[in-house]
Parts: sequence; structure tokens; C-alpha cells
Amino acid sequence: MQKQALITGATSGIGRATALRLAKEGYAVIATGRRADRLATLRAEIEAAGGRCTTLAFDVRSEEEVRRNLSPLENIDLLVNNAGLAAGLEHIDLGDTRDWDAMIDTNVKGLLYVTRVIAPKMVAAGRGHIFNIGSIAGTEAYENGAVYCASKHAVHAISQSMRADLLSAGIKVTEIRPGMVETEFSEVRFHGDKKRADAVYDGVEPLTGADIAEAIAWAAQLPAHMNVNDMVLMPSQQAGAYYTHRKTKQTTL
Ligand code: NDP
Ligand code: 8X3
Repeated sequence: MQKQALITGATSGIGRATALRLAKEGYAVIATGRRADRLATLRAEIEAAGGRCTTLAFDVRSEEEVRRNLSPLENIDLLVNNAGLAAGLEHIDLGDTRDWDAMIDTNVKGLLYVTRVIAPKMVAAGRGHIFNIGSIAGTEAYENGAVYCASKHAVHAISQSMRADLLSAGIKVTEIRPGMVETEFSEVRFHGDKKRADAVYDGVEPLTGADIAEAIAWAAQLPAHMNVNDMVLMPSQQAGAYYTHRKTKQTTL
């Protein structure tokens, strides 16, 4: 039987690249996100390459939508809990509580709602692999990032507990913790300010969604007795949340 992979947040960035990569690896992909038009484009791209893709458009913040869309699914071999965002970048006394709600509700509660539907199915089947997309912000906390960092610290804690909870059922849990990846992430963080978003990557060659997808595809094909618990992936020019070596732009003469 063809293996099935469910990927949240597949309309953009890391999730989209992972859907394409896993389809190439032979998985039947179930791609989710809120933007149905983007999902349709992804599906067409996967099918044109000879792969299989179904799409489900819903908001992971709504437990009701998650249950309605995911409960009918069976035989999910691989779940990639990827949907997430940063919103805003300011000191705690200036933060917008709507941004805080969006981050906690998506990055933490959304991941939990999805897992609560899919994990019991994996337990019943006695197999499965869950990937949680954390961040270097899951173990480092930086200025202006209190709530995003808190949400990713939560993902780090949840991943560790989840791994212990699902151990006896034979389900693998892998947390992927990237540094700087150029996606729509910064544009979303800065509420559509493209100039500010682009400046994040000035003088740096960031990772791409495809780089993260490569790591997921590798960890997913390891033999049954071997698991990657936790993987930190960075651009070569980044050593941590506070350490980025930026090369000045070459001036054209
Ligand atoms: P993108 O903004 O490019 O993609 C985010 C994805 O999440 C989109 O597909 C979006 O789909 C989906 N999403 C956001 N909110 C919701 C929601 N409420 N319901 C359903 N889907 C949602 O960013 P990235 O690809 O970079 O981000 C993916 C993950 O990687 C996030 O968890 C992020 O925190 C993490 N990460 C990113 C890093 C980076 O530097 N880019 C570094 C470390 C971690 P739609 O809007 O269509 O719903
Ligand atoms: C995203 C990476 O450094 O902006 O998770 O926190 S960072």
C-alpha cells in the first residue's frame, strides 16, 4: 500500500517544499492550509509530476475544523506538524495581544489539535512518524520574541513528552529546529512589510524550504530501529539566534 503523509501549512515555505519532496519520495500527500487556491496549485504540480495529492483547506486554530477535516483520514504514516507563524517583533510592553493569540493558537494549540486526531490512529495501527517543526527559538529566547519563543519552547517540550508517550506504540517523533529559512515567514511576521522582511536575509545565504524538506525526507526513510529525535539546522552563516555573520553586499563598479 502506498504510504501517506499529512502535512500542515503546505501552501507555502517549508510545508510546500516538504509536500513536493515527499510526493517525489512516493508518498501520497495530504496537503493542508487555509488558502485553497494555493493548495490547488500544489496539487496540480504534484500530479503533473506523477504523484498523488489530496488537499484539505482549514484553520488549525479551530478544533472543530481540525476534527471535521482530519477524523475521516486513515493510514497516515507520516504527520508533519508544520503550520505556524511569528507575528510581530517588539518588546513585551508593546506587543499586540492579537499577534500573541495567533502564535499560541496556531503554533501550540493547532499542533496539539492535529496531533490529538492523528496520534490515536497511529497508536491503533502500531506505526507512524510525527515531525514537529520547532525552531532555534525553542531553546533560545531572544529580545522582542517572547511569545514566538514561548510557543516554540512549548513545541520543544511537547515533542519530548510526545516521544515518551508514543514510545511503546512504536511511533517515532522527530523535532526539526531550523534557524533562518527564507520563506514567507518574515513577511508574515512583519504584517506584509516586504522591505523589512527582505532585510532579515541581507548578506546571508539562508536555508530554503527544500533544505528542510531534504532533512525530513532523510529522517523519514531511516530503518525502524533508528530515529532522529531532534535536528537543528542552520545556514552556515548563522550560529544561533544572536549570531549571524553577514557578508556586506558587493558594490558594482
Ligand atoms: P510560511 O509563512 O512560508 O508558511 C507557513 C505555513 O503555515 C503556510 O502554509 C500557512 O498556510 C500555514 N498556516 C499558518 N497559520 C495557519 C493556520 N491558522 N491554519 C492552517 N495553516 C496555517 O513560513 P515557514 O514555511 O517558514 O513556516 C513553517 C514553520 O516553520 C512554522 O511553524 C515556523 O514557525 C517554522 N520555522 C520557520 C523558520 C523560518 O526562518 N522561516 C525557522 C524556524 C521555524 P495558510 O496561510 O494558507 O493557512
Ligand atoms: C524562526 C527562526 O530566529 O526568527 O523560528 O526565531 S527565528
